[in-house]
Amino acid sequence: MVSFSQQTYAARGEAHSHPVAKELFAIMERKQSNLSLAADVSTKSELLALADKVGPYICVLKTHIDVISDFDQDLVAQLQALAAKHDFLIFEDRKFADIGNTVKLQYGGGVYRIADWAHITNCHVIPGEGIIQGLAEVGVPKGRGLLLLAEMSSKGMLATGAYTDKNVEMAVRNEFVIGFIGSKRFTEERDLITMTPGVGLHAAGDALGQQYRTPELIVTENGSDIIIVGRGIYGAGKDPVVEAKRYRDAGWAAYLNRLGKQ
Ligand code: BMP
Repeated sequence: MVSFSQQTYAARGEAHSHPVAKELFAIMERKQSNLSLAADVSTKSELLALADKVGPYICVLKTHIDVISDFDQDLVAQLQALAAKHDFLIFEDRKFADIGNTVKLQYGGGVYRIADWAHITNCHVIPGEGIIQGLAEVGVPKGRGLLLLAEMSSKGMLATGAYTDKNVEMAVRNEFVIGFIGSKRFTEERDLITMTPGVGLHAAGDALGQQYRTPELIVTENGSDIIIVGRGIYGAGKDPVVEAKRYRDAGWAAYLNRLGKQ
């Protein structure tokens, strides 16, 4: 069988059985973008302005909704309207990490009601497989998808070796899981999407352990599917539209190079 990394996003979308993965691949193909914006700003107005500006160039808007100081339900409604206007999915980077019963409450309820608006969320599997089952009880009926944090981008991170392998095993056997946060393609057993944070064209890292690698390394060489970029797009002194286009083009070129390597 041809490796998933050697297939087009369009073909993978057509073949996929999960509605969120199907939609994501279709968006990537329509917009010729494998770029996700990590919109780590701290107010409602900044988040909406950034999502509206950069929306045309991304396939996924990644949020940390709990850093928004003036969060309200209207923010969610407006984010959903922007997702429809610009054709992107919303990924709440919640990194759930508790027992199944607790994550059910955190995912479906509380102030944020994440499952009501985020197409995608993610979790650590440190508590064992019950965390996936708990999240699935809330997310599956709403047609949502889950990513597992098989690796992290930061210096000295502990998600390696046997722990990463366990993530892959759990992902393969749970239909609710559509992929991973990690640095590469992990398996050919089924089509699981890898999204990679810690992507930058210029900086090597930050003062708190973040490490940046290029789209070429991540997409062409490692076979990851989506690059997640934050400060490289909206950081100090940058024009977010100019930078988003730059990363969109770099990510797409890296994908085309990967297909060309057959
Ligand atoms: P930046 O490109 O500004 O470094 O932002 C990276 C984003 O990706 C942040 O939102 C961070 O929470 C997230 N992230 C990460 O950097 N490394 C990981 O391993 C997992 C993440 O979700």
